Amino acid sequence: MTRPIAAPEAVPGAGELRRAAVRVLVANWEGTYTVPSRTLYPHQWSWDSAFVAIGNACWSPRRARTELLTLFGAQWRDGRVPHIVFNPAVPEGAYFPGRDFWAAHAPSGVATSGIVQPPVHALAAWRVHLAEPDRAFLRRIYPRLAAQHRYLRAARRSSADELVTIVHPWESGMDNSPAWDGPLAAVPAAPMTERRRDLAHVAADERPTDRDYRRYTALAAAYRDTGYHEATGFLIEDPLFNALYGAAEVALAKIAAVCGVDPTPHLRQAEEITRSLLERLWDEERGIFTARDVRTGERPAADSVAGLVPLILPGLPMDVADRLIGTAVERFGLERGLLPSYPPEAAGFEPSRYWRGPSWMNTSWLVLEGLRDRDADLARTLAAGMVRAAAGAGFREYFHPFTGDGHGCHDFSWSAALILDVLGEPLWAEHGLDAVPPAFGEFEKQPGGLLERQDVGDEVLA
Ligand code: 2M8
Repeated sequence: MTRPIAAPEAVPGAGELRRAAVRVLVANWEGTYTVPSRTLYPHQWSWDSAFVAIGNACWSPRRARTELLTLFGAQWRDGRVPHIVFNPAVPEGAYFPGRDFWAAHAPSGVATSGIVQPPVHALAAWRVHLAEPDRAFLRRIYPRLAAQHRYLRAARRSSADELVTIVHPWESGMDNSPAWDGPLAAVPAAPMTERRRDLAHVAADERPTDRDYRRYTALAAAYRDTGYHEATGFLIEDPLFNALYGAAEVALAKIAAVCGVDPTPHLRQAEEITRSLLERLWDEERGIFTARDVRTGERPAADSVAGLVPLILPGLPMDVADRLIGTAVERFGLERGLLPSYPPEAAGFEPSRYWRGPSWMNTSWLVLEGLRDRDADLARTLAAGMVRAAAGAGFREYFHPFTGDGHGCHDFSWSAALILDVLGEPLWAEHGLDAVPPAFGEFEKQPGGLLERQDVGDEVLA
């Protein structure tokens, strides 16, 4: 079933915001996929493409299908879906670490990185199918999604249970999270011979430090030098990665059923992942899921929004879900409408530095998915906060969790994509932008914030 898109008249300002979001996605479209940002991230990123597909499904399901199929065109023989697929037309110097650093190739001859990102793709494929049912698309993508999950099970399981490990902070999608400070402390910060390219586009105080970058590079090089097989420096069971892996198994079950394949193994797998998450990563005292360092058995002291993402699992027991929602309200200030990536009360909270405090649209959207059937009022508050932040500041990469000010790069694809999806929420049919407390400034007064950059043909905005 397709969720209805609220008519623009029912949502004051939403029609223009929706068009602005589509304009960003059109401007970042490369013909078969979307770059996260024209400046900071000029190639294809794995989980970005999944979020983009979810947004594109709202106005061009065809583009959404192409986005996912392009990404899976770079899937490795072992099933891994690389976190970056490089565009050969983009100069090597445009992004660091680029294709020469990774020196990895998918069987199709495409240059890629050798690490992965959170497996949100089955969820995206299912959403795309809901927007415009297309069994042929599902039949094409199902074996690839199943292979992606087989890779995780075969190469990344840390022990007898069902959780999988990440081997680099970049695999978490939240690379600069304070949760990784402890595990990273033991990684030597190798000298960096290459220049960081990110600082040409975003202020240094909104990006990771040089020392962290040197560690990221050293870790990636060490893994690369084993042929992307053995990781020793960083081995983490991450709640966000595993929760999405579980939610993706539920989506795979639905996809399998449409493809005439038995869905039961996927449902069983989802149950096992949920059980393992509860057994190994649930922290009853802190009321949140926490990561686990597989090498030391330690749980990083820093909690992050990653620990709230298991709310997305349909099989999460109600008492655990209630505790998590309590934590989101009390420690993350969810009732303000913007969900920080790191709790404001915690030492080291930095509201405008990349993954160390700002609010991001993708983690907010994942928590929103988990809240939808559990607490409609809070879901509405969060959806309203997300929309208001984008309306006030534009489709920035991240947002100050108190003021809604924009940070990081401009015209960021997943911010635009997920706002499109949120604007399609039935919630908006009853609660327009005007009904939202004006916590982050007035959208109508901020045309500059709404990125009038590129004119788009009527056909794409129809
Ligand atoms: C950020 O990560 C890349 C490395 O993968 C970077 O900092 O250069 C993260 O926010 C990640 O989650 C995201 O997928 C990527 C592209 O948007 O940027």
